Amino acid sequence: MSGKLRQSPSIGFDVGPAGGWGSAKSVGEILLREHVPVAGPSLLKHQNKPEGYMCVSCAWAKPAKVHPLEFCENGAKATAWEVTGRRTDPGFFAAHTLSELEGWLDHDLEEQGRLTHPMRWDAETDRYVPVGWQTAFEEIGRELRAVPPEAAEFYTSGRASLEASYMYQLFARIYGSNNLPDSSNMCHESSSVGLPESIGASVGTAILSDFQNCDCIFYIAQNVGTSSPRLLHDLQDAVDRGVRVVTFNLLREPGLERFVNPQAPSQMLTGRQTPISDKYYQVKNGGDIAAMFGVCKALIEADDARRADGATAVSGMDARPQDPSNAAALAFAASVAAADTKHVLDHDFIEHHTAGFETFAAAARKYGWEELERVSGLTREQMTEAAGIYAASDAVLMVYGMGLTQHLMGVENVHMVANLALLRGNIGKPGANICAVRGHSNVQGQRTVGITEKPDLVPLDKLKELYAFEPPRWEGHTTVDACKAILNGQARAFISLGGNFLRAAPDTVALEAAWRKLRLTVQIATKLNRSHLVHGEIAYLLPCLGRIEIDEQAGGPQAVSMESSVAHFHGSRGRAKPASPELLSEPAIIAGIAKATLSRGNVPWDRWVADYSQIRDAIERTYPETFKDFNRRLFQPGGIPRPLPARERKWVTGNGKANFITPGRLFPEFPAEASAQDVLHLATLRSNDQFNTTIYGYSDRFRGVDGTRQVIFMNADDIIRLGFANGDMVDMITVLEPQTRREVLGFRIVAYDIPKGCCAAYYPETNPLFPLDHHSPKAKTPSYKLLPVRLVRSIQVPAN
Ligand SMILES: Nc1nc2c(c(=O)[nH]1)N[C@H]1C(S)=C(S)[C@@H](COP(=O)(O)OP(=O)(O)OC[C@H]3O[C@@H](n4cnc5c(=O)[nH]c(N)nc54)[C@H](O)[C@@H]3O)O[C@H]1N2
Ligand SMILES: Nc1nc2c(c(=O)[nH]1)N[C@H]1C(S)=C(S)[C@@H](COP(=O)(O)OP(=O)(O)OC[C@H]3O[C@@H](n4cnc5c(=O)[nH]c(N)nc54)[C@H](O)[C@@H]3O)O[C@H]1N2
Ligand SMILES: [Mo]
Repeated sequence: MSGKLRQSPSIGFDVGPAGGWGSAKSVGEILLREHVPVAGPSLLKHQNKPEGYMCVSCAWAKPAKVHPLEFCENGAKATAWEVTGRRTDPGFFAAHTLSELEGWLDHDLEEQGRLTHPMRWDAETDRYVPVGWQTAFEEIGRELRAVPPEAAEFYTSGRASLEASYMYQLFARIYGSNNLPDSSNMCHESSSVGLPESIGASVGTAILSDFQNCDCIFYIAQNVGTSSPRLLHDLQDAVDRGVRVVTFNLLREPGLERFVNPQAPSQMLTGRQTPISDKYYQVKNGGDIAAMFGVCKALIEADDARRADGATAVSGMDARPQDPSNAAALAFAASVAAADTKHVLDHDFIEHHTAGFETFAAAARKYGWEELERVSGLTREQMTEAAGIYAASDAVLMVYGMGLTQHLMGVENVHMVANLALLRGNIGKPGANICAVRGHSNVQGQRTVGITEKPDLVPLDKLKELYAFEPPRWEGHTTVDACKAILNGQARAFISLGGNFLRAAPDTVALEAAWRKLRLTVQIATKLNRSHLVHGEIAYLLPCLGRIEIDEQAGGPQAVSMESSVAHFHGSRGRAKPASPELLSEPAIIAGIAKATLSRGNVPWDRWVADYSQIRDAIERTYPETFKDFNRRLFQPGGIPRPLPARERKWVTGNGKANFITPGRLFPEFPAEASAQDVLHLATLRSNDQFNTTIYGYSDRFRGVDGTRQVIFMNADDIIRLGFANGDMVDMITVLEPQTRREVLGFRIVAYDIPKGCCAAYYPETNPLFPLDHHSPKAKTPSYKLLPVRLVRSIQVPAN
């Protein structure tokens, strides 16, 4: 440990609203703690503004009409964390061996501050020692040339710019590899697989104005107050207009309940709180397919009943209700009629735009309410009530996050969101679209410029023509595949453009052991993390500029670009003085390694590094429609909209239709041992004081937890039923694959508002519990939101 003693934890205190004074206080504290230079606070004025820099935290939309301060608590924290006055310099590395640092906590490692010099691991002293950039590039190039391209992995975390990402994938492909696993594989890959099948778009179709044009929002499995607080402004404005927000979430999240805008002085002074969710339905984790089936069933059966009544006879469609005497269905139909809704379902849309409706409707009719209630954790009344609100709305926006995608049935979850939208034509019209809230600030954009393991998604022939090389056509590795290749010894080299792979991926213990057998590990990073300490035979730690810093190249100061959650591209110009004169930009590091590695291709690496507008021209040449006039429009207020045919109701699917896709089941099939009485279903979450594996601190003020992260949130009845008491210490053990013991030790029980049978704890402390094969079969997204675990009393002192 780094030897810092913290005060004893405080748990269960009263939580304030999202935003408000708590948020302002939290920003002030971190600016102070991080020794942010005086320019820090004025720097924030440029955050998310045209000609300013784009926030390094989440990917939420950047509006054309900006507020004076266009940032949130967590965006300000992310900025402070990057422009910190603290440094992890050669002196620090001289003082600590890597074996010693391996005992440190994630927070304590990153807290040391920004990396300042390129470093190489020295086997003799077990320390990182300074190395020249050119020497580093040459050895990395030599090592890469010595391994077959299939044995090298090129990981990206979703922060790198479009320019750096484009160069990185091009380098990997000219080298001969499609092994481009990225953080997106662990994140929204279920969307990238599910949405194209349903609506022919690989990303959400919503844009910012949809929040102004909708009259209802279904808000599913996303924690807005922590993960994308700027979105709260759009929700608040919508609620002020009378929009009804219907929330489906495992936990009661304060950010989804009430909000005080910390940037509106009147609200801060009066403490005016906007209630966000009109209805809050607490589903069990993994219960969303059943919940959405319940809503769809209520709609479909009400429609059946109305048409059986002759109210809206539509030719050619089956009008027989499954259960015409069903009182609830009829009462619901009456409420819909009272709401003066023309149709319960949009038959015109279904007929002209979709396929698969009958199969889907038959499945919805067939599921019994009892089963839907048991699996979802909601009552029939709740699902019917949600259906009533849905049917009474003209334009419904579907917003969702990780609580849907990180599941064994993540792709099916995404299909169900689309199915529900299609029932009433809630897609491709103002206010009605699907909004997949993305995580990292450019994770969506990276895929747009070719960071993907799937060769079919990249214009390989175009790359061949532009750069005179033969691109590899084989399917590359996702994150899970990369882990497998590391475990079975097939992978020899791992290059990481940002991120903290070892902490973010599943099966930590096995992966760490295998990771040490890699021949080469290269980490391009801003701050020290665990993936830099556990390392290969030859290991480099290469420090780079952050996005907030001035990026001076031969052609002058450079701008970069990224894509937001609502598919708009934005330019970003760094404003802060670099943390160290030794830092290189990500494009410069990629070019340095590429030049030292490749003997083919005709990429003008040096010219690109001198002037990033030339990289943007190359991106435009590769994707002419998506990036039309890219350089000219780079700082266009509100960003450059990316063309999305589904927004215009053009369905780029196999059959040219939007597809109802019927999930084969409601819930994943687990082996018998997972249904024992003492098994709970674990979901792993973020606290309000972290960005992924970056732990800013130990305060999750929205959930009333301060001073520790070693907690497990449980239903009060479960605590008693399992023979524990609130505050007891437990270990968690994975129930699946019992032949391998996967456990984490020393977690404090916190009684919480969570459905029975479910529990929640923070990531990444819980990642050792996840078996590598526990993922969506199609998307390979790890099932981080659903894992059967067992608890035993602990004798362990908590690690943090
Ligand atoms: N401050 C901050 N901002 C971030 C990040 C961060 O770590 N910190 N991370 C960034 C990244 S990479 C991402 S991907 C996003 C993540 O942002 P989110 O999508 O909000 O992800 P999580 O924090 O994992 O929380 C998921 C939410 O889903 C709920 N949930 C869990 N399981 C289920 C379920 O089965 N069904 C339903 N209906 N709900 C469920 C949880 O209660 C929680 O509210 O945020 C991005 N922004
Ligand atoms: N159990 C569980 N596991 C999860 C999740 C979960 O919900 N539960 N969520 C998953 C999700 S959604 C995601 S996106 C992944 C995140 O996985 P990653 O993206 O791999 O992890 P991060 O924690 O975002 O990476 C943090 C590191 O990035 C580096 N960094 C920061 N800024 C920069 C920069 O500008 N350039 C470079 N080169 N490096 C930089 C710093 O060194 C920092 O230590 O984790 C996944 N893992
Ligand atoms: Mo993510």
